[in-house]
Amino acid sequence: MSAVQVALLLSLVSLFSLPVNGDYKIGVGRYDITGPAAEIEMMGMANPSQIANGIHFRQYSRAFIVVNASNDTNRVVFVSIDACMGTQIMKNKVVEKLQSNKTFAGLYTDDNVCISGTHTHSGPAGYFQYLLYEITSRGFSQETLDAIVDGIVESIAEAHQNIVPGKLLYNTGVLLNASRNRSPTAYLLNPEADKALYQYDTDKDMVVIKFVDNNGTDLGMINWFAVHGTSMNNTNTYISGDNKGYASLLHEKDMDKDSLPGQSKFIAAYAQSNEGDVTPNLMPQHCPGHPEVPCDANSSKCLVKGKELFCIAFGPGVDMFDSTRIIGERQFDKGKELYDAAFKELSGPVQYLKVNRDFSNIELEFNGKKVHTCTPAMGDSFAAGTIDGPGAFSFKQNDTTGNKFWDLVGHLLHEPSKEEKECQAPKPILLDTGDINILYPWAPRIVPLQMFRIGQLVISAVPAEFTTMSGRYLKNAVKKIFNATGDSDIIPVIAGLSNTYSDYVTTYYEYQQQRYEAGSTIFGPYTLNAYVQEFSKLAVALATDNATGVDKGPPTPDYYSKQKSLILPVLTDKQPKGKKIGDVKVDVKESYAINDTVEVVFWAGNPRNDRKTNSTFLTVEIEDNDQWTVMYTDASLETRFKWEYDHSDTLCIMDDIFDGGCTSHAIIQWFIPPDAVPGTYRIQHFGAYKNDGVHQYQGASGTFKVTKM
Ligand SMILES: *[C@@H]1O[C@H](CO)[C@@H](O)[C@H](O)[C@H]1NC(C)=O
Ligand SMILES: *[C@@H]1O[C@H](CO)[C@@H](O)[C@H](O)[C@H]1NC(C)=O
Ligand SMILES: *[C@@H]1O[C@H](CO)[C@@H](O)[C@H](O)[C@H]1NC(C)=O
Ligand SMILES: *[C@@H]1O[C@H](CO)[C@@H](O)[C@H](O)[C@H]1NC(C)=O
Ligand SMILES: *[C@@H]1O[C@H](CO)[C@@H](O)[C@H](O)[C@H]1NC(C)=O
Ligand SMILES: *[C@@H]1O[C@H](CO)[C@@H](O)[C@H](O)[C@H]1NC(C)=O
Ligand SMILES: *[C@@H]1O[C@H](CO)[C@@H](O)[C@H](O)[C@H]1NC(C)=O
Ligand SMILES: *[C@@H]1O[C@H](CO)[C@@H](O)[C@H](O)[C@H]1NC(C)=O
Ligand SMILES: *[C@@H]1O[C@H](CO)[C@@H](O)[C@H](O)[C@H]1NC(C)=O
Ligand SMILES: *[C@@H]1O[C@H](CO)[C@@H](O)[C@H](O)[C@H]1NC(C)=O
Ligand SMILES: *[C@@H]1O[C@H](CO)[C@@H](O)[C@H](O)[C@H]1NC(C)=O
Ligand SMILES: CC(=O)N[C@H]1CO[C@H](CO)[C@@H](O)[C@@H]1O
Repeated sequence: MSAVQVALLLSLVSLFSLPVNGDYKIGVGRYDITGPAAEIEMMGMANPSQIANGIHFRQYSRAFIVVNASNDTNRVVFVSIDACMGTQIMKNKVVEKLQSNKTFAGLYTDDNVCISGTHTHSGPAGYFQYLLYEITSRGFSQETLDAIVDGIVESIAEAHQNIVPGKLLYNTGVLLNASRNRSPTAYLLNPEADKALYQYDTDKDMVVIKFVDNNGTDLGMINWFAVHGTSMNNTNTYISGDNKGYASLLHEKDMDKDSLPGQSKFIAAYAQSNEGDVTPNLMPQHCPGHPEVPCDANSSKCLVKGKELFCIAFGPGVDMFDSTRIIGERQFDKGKELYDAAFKELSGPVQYLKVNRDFSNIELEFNGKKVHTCTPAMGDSFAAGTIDGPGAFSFKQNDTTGNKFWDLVGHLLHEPSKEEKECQAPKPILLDTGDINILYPWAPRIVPLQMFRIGQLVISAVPAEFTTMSGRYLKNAVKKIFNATGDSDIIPVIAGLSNTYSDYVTTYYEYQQQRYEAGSTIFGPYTLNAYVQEFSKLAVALATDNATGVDKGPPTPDYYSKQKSLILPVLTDKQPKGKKIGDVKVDVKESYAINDTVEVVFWAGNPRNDRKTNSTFLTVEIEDNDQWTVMYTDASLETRFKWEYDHSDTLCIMDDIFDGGCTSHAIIQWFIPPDAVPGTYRIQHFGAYKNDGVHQYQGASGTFKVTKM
């Protein structure tokens, strides 16, 4: 062979030894994480009277695995869950379960699994290890944690089983009419030069990653867009994925037209980003009951007959269900447009790095001064809530002076030291959460920082709610670091509410006004600067592919064994007189038309007896030649499931003591959509009741006709 032939042969060999199928293997999975649909408070609004009693649609965990095609142990897992946030206790339990299963043989660890919450405020609470986040839900809820942890693990297991060689395509765009800043006066305090770089006071950018296998089959999508999951307000008691959960179900149905919700092959996550100061309630704030009275922009309060009221915002729909639909549809429409047009391919390394940091004392330099972060504390404006979910009493946003009476009450739990007050200034300290240790810690001090890189995509997984400008500062810092090593085309993404929850992060400038987000920035005025400093170390390590110099930080805290709960077990479910549980209490009518609402009421058992995971409390079925086909379930956007006792709670407890339990009923509604097939239908109800053990039951409505008109 001549030298030329040898060279040719060698180059051919090297051509074929390249990973011809591209850089990655990919897998997607989804599983039901719907928590107890009764008697547990909702997480997010801190409203103790907002107690789950039904299902608008189910909550899911959506998992995405990316594997280096030429190194099987080099992989990352991004999980987006329809829950208010990812938490430390969840992450610990998920990793424990993955590690103890031989199927995964140590592939999934604390370092390469990220759990990010979509921030729906309509899911059952209690999945925390820090007490402040459990106060309004009567403590820890094992039922909620189990539902979420088991579902996340199952979604990762499914993604793992589905791994195939594939491609990742990306696209970005802007969505203008699905979000609005809810603390614009704070945003305005940012430096002019920084604001001048942006047209809007919230991030309108949407980033889409499209998963396709090498045969061109669409597998799934991750979509990041910053907007709160508060289209459903603090009066809602139906479990719901809110606007992002809605968008996910729309996209999945669109890609798999005949599938029931939660069963499509295609999996679409509408994940959360830097939504700290971003509301989906697009109408301007107004004075409740007095629309003519103006709202003060700085404090979000209005004055009616000498009394200060909390201003609130809603819209764009006629009610919260309608607003959820509209904000969900707008994200889906843009998400689909970007997905369909995605053609640029991700290529390059799969990398990850995760560290812990004690954020109660990070030292840094700010404007040439040596400064540090503080032990966690909540300011008075935290108790004022927001225009998405107002607080109570005389609290107001934009409060730098504090409230003598309430601060006194708060300080009974722990009196903040002089140093601490100075550290947190101008925040007046209401609750010195970092130093309250009644039962177990009330707030985290040690938080996880995690970064993933998949080719050009760099995900900063933050354990908090970053405001718009905070997210921009962090993204810019990351981009600059990669750019300096020659990667000029990095797409930086903030994955919000990931891995643990430590409230909000505002910029130093926004902090000065002390609106709600600043009052909830627990580590003080330099919190963001500390995040930028520490995430920069992760970015340098990934950009230079050298993590040797990065301190992994203190061990991950685990307070699982200390958790306390005041949540009572399910009472006995009593049989109604002369009836069985599962019998119809109020039946359907004989016939309905498009746009009508069908309603049927069944005698029922407590939904906590069986969460019907990966199943349903209801089916809407159509008949064809004596065969019944399921058209809708409780995960469908067109149905609602509601459960309640026949008496008030107190009467029920009396009943339970004296009369062996309490009767309850389930109200099932179907909103007949314009595309419903005319025909003969029935509705079935499935459940379990508790009486000497837990027993399954089911019942069916009478049949009814649906006509076009
Ligand atoms: C494969 O990836 C793992 C995890 O990233 C890494 O530890 C290992 O060194 C890699 N193997 C090779 C041969 O590079
Ligand atoms: C391990 O995971 C596999 C795949 O999801 C599952 O089938 C199996 O039951 C799990 N084993 C244990 C012990 O949980
Ligand atoms: C929302 O904005 C998108 C473009 O971002 C546009 O296509 C759509 O028509 C707008 N919808 C409304 C109701 O304004
Ligand atoms: C891709 O197509 C090949 C050949 O038709 C088939 O063997 C393989 O199973 C397909 N892979 C996937 C992931 O569908
Ligand atoms: C907010 O308060 C500042 C300082 O008191 C004032 O200058 C500003 O006009 C106020 N903003 C609005 C919109 O009322
Ligand atoms: C919540 O939304 C409902 C409409 O769905 C409305 O009647 C109610 O006033 C709203 N409450 C708050 C506090 O926004
Ligand atoms: C995959 O891993 C191999 C070996 O560790 C490494 O050389 C290569 O750059 C990696 N490729 C990607 C896409 O991560
Ligand atoms: C990226 O780096 C180049 C030089 O390598 C520099 O000219 C450019 O300004 C940098 N861009 C950013 C956004 O840092
Ligand atoms: C990696 O970083 C460490 C510490 O920062 C340094 O000592 C070492 O030389 C670096 N390794 C390479 C290959 O650059
Ligand atoms: C059903 O409602 C939709 C939306 O309000 C409307 O556009 C449609 O005309 C209605 N259809 C019928 C048959 O009433
Ligand atoms: C979930 O339900 C689907 C559809 O009924 C079924 O195919 C699947 O096996 C179920 N998954 C588990 C883990 O039970
Ligand atoms: C009561 C109070 O803290 N008011 C503050 C509201 O915010 C502005 C800045 O926008 C401050 O100047 C006020 O002192």
